[in-house]
Amino acid sequence: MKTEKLIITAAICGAEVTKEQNPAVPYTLEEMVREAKSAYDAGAAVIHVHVRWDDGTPTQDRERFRVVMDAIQAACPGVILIPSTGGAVGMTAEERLQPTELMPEMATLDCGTCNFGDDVFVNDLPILRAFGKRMLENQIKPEYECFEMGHVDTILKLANKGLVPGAPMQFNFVLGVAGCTPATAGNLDWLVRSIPAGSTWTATGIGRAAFELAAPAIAMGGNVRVGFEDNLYLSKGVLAKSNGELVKKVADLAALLGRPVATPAEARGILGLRK
Ligand code: KMH
Ligand code: ZN
Repeated sequence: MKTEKLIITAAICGAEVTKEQNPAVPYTLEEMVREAKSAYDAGAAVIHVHVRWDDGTPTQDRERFRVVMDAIQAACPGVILIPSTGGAVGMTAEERLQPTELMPEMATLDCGTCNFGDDVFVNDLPILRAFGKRMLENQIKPEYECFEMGHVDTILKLANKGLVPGAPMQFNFVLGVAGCTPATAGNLDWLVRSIPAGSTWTATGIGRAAFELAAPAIAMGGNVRVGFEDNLYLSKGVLAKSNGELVKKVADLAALLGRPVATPAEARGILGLRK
């Protein structure tokens, strides 16, 4: 089977990380654009978008998403934007769904309830069905975020019933969240073997696991997500100065392993997007 070029996603902001942890975490519009551009210039074809108010409070406000996504698109021509429908732990389903009203080409769809540090990230079946219905109606391709093996099984059952968008499916295996599946190559392999042929997938390693998981993902023909949402350090004890530094480290790893990096247009082809 042909190995496609590597799609690098930058999760530039997240909902939980703060400037106290890393001063480069973006909150304002200008900071969001700066971080997206640094990632794009370093080789990211996809930006996973969360938004904050200027004081750092996470929000799913539709108009905040509109302004931020328009500005990122202007600064990073052609980039693929994947707004979050996960939001922050504790938000209602209605709040979380707001960015889908903007008709993005993709959005995340979290595939099950799980522990999230001390919290519980709630994605029960009624939520999955509601989010699947919205994405079918608005022709949004989901990025299926799976934190546990049961999440894969759950979403495949819903796809088989036509309740969420089906093939070709894009999965993001988010491994290493406190309380969820550990970020090991073995667990990644187990998850990849459980998805339908013809699917695409991305690996996201949380914290120090970011690059430990990136290397096997690149070698296995998958794609990689990094960024401040997932990891704040470039290496042990060294804070990343930008999302671009994290993306560059993945692009350098890919070069070492002989895997070219996809442009946004190439990524759109690989993901089977409509435009
Ligand atoms: N902030 C996390 C609780 C997503 O973007 O879809 C959920 C999250 C997933 O970030
Ligand atoms: Zn997210």
